[in-house]
Amino acid sequence: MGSLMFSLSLSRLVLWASGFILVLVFLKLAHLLLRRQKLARAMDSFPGPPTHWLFGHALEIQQTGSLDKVVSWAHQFPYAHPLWFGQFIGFLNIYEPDYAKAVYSRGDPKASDVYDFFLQWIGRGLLVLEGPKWFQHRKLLTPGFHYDVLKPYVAVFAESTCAMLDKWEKKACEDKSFDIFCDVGHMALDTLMKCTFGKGNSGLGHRDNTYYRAVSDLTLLMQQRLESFQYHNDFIYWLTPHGRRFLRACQVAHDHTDQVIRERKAALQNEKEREKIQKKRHLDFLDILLGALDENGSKLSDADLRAEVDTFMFEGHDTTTSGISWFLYCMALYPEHQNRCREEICEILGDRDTIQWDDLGKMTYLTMCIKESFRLYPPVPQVYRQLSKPVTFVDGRSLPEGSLISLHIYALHRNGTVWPDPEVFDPLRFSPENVAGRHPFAFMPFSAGPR
Ligand code: HEM
Ligand SMILES: *[C@@H]1O[C@H](CO)[C@@H](O)[C@H](O)[C@H]1NC(C)=O
Ligand SMILES: CC(=O)N[C@H]1CO[C@H](CO)[C@@H](O)[C@@H]1O
Repeated sequence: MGSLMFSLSLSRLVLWASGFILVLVFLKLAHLLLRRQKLARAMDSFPGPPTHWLFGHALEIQQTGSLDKVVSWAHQFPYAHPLWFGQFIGFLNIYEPDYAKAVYSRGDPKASDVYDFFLQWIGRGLLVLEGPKWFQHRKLLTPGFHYDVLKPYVAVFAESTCAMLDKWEKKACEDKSFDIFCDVGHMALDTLMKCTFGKGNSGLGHRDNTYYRAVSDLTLLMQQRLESFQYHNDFIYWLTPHGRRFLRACQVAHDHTDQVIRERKAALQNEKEREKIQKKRHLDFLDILLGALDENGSKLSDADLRAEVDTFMFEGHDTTTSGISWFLYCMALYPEHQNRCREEICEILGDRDTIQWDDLGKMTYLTMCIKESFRLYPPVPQVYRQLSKPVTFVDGRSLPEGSLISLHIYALHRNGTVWPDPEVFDPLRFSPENVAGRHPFAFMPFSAGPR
């Protein structure tokens, strides 16, 4: 009798629980459908490529060459078109200077639908933060990038670069082609560790290499997640093999960050090291973070501190690695420009064999080549915002508050009206005369506005 009662109440419990879950699922679905309708209706006046009933444009975007796919869409749909990652996240994808200006000159917040995917990894650092807290951190960290802090970095860059070139000289003897991306990545991480994170002269250790591999993994997984709507929900994603791999790689990255922070804190315990820092006129990034400025109660919490270190560790080497790799690719493709750069540098150096801060400003042709390579291969090809108030574009079409915007920097940089023969590598596009006549939002490899 007793066990019958028990099983009755148990089955009733199961019934209630299933009912409850069903209602939750239903509410979530209704919420998503409403949101979808709102986003879609807002973009009514923007025609775009056909959408798959389930995947939206995700299938096209997942394929290699998807950046060029968007360029071909841009030809078909001038200024802007809707872009759907699955059914519930729909952006207005823009790639025209006046459209870019309308949004990026006013400082709308980041689109959390995209940037929240970063949270597990880099937390709420400068890249993801909003509002007063963003402003506070930004103000706090700006002096860490004062010219006087940056100047001595040039010697570090030169040293790490020489180490990379030595490696390549050996590899070149084998007379086989090899992938440079990974070596450039190690060089970039090595300079970052030494400059921004005050690491000694030891070069990359085992832990740094593990970190480097974890970040390669994380960037790929992030991209894949964004494009796969079934992965958008945190709870579901963490249960999948990809999600678990993401969490494991996050753990590796966080261990690395904690180690960097621990080592610097330990160094600060040392009396001599503290004196050295107090004597410095300009503090570096990590000095500032670790509370050199904390007397006014603006000390960062541990979570904030880790988020900033993780953010800079990622942003500081991933972008530069891809920027430098693509630049070298361009130089390899166009030996005539490579030779002009070499001549320019040889002339500046004279009989010296290493570069100094003052030399950089004299490298005008090299700078134009770097900009042209940023135009063709922007290290950050797409950035996202959510409108905090309505916007009306130059052609009279408008979007309401809450709409999602994707600025496609890659397609913007290939607009044939602004950049005649856009696929041609021509550094003279960045001569002072040519720059003077150009729309200020036509070239934005570093995004624009307050962010
Ligand atoms: C070629 C090199 C680089 C490129 C092309 C680049 C590009 C960008 C872009 C496009 C954004 C805006 C992102 C958005 O709007 O969502 C950004 C933000 C940011 N970048 Fe870079 N970046 C580069 C190098 C670096 C380096 C070396 C560091 C650090 C040492 C860094 C740290 C940051 C930070 C902290 C932010 C967020 C700023 C804020 O919102 O206040 N970046 N970067
Ligand atoms: C390129 O920019 C010009 C001038 O801003 C604009 O008229 C044109 O529609 C743009 N092309 C595309 C493909 O967006
Ligand atoms: C709240 C607080 O501690 N404010 C101090 C900030 O620092 C200045 C001097 O740098 C002090 O005068 C303030 O009292």
